[in-house]
Amino acid sequence: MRTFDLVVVANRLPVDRVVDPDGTEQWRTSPGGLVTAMESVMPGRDGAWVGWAGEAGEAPEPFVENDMYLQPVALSAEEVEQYYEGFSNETLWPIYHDVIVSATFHRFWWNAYRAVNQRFAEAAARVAAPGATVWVHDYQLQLVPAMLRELRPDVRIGWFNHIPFPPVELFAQLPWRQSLVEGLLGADFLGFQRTADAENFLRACRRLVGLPTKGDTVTHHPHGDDGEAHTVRASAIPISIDFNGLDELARTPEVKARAAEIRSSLGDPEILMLGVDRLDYTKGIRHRLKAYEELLRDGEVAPPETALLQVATPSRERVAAYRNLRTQVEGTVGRINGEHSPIGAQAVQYLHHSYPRSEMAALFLAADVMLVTPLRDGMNLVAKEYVSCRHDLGGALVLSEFTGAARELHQAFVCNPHDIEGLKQTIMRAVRAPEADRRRRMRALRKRVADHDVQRWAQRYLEALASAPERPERQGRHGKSA
Ligand code: ADQ
Repeated sequence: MRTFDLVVVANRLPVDRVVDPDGTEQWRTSPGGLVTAMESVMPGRDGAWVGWAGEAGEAPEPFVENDMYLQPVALSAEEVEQYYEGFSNETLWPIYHDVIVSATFHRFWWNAYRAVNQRFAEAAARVAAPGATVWVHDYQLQLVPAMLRELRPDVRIGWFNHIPFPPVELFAQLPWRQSLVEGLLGADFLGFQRTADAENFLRACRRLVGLPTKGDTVTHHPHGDDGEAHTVRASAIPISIDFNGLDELARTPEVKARAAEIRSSLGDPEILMLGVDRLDYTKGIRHRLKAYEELLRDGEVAPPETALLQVATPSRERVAAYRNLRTQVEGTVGRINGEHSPIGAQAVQYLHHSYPRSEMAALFLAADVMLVTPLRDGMNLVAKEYVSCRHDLGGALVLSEFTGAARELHQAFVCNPHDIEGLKQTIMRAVRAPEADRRRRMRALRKRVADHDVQRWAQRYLEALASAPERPERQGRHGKSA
């Protein structure tokens, strides 16, 4: 068995199995943010990735892709239902996103979650070299840190939460709250998107488990009061995107031409608004459509001069709340178009597909107003991707205050999506803002993302993990002392 100095553990492997028309199968790297981040820290390191390959049943043999050793973890069809769709997406996801829809609790889902977390911990323990660094990701794997520490006390363990960590009043609803906290406390360092998320976690340690916290650390005795104490640090390291990669892509003649083509195929509207989200109830798609529908009704905007393009990526379609949301959104789009579209122009163009990166960049470059209106979102990478594509300093970003991104992107047109009247006004402010104001804002937004890109995020995370529970010495942009 090969072992590695850096092991990433995430629910999904960074690859998808694709079957070519001639029937041959191959793995294709799925170009998510995490993959890009890891590509920037993996060179020169001996790296492995532990995760589910995306299909129920037996796991494929380990294989190497893009210089990374991939160790698949098997999930049965029943485990996909109970651990992934059930406990992860119908219990934890709503509790961690302000209970926008109600959460469902089943003891058998919890049992599956525990069993699957144990399997991930065992797989990580097998591929980690002595003293390795193991970086666990996200809410599906909150028990892995403690399970792994039992198996491998020699390794350094970090966990990063891509979604919010809920206020203690909501977290307290979980019948398994203490086990979840104890699972996380197996780590040396816990990373969150916002300081508020880290504080929520520390508060849960104090109030629900009775542990002492000091600053951003919490101390516990995993083997009883007489055993050794272990101190864990919890703080914010906000995730980002590959600014240079996207900036370069958006400058290519192909993407610029495609952006122009998109606009002309929509009838060259004066104002093109864009929404791009996974079709998830946290993203505020319904609130956005409601505001837009009222603006049409009030005569503030009208097609064909104004158009809204809504890309809603298929997501979690086996979960009832997601199927209901799709029905609602598609019904609303139909109603808006039925009432407000003249012949030959649509008030809302709705697309339920995934697209390659270059098409996404062209969409971003084409849009005058980007609508990012989640009710709750850990970060929201779409907001950062939009500004990264706007090398022309064009466009305006409308951004919900309930995203992690709003903590960084202060020059956006910030809104509260629950306040439909306020949302309408903010959208119109973005539409009408003088060009000089929009350019000034966009320049500042781009600088923020350029200076805090995903490479820097990964580097900062690994430094924080290496020095935990102490804070790392302050580092400059490229590892120089500041
Ligand atoms: P998500 O909830 O998936 O991520 P987001 O941060 O917006 O949300 O990331 C979505 C990604 O998918 C973006 O990179 C976007 O470009 C891409 N995407 C969306 N629609 C697409 C389409 N139709 N075709 C192709 N690509 C598409 C979770 C948390 C977030 C957190 C991220 C990262 O919920 O809060 O920002 O993880 O930590």
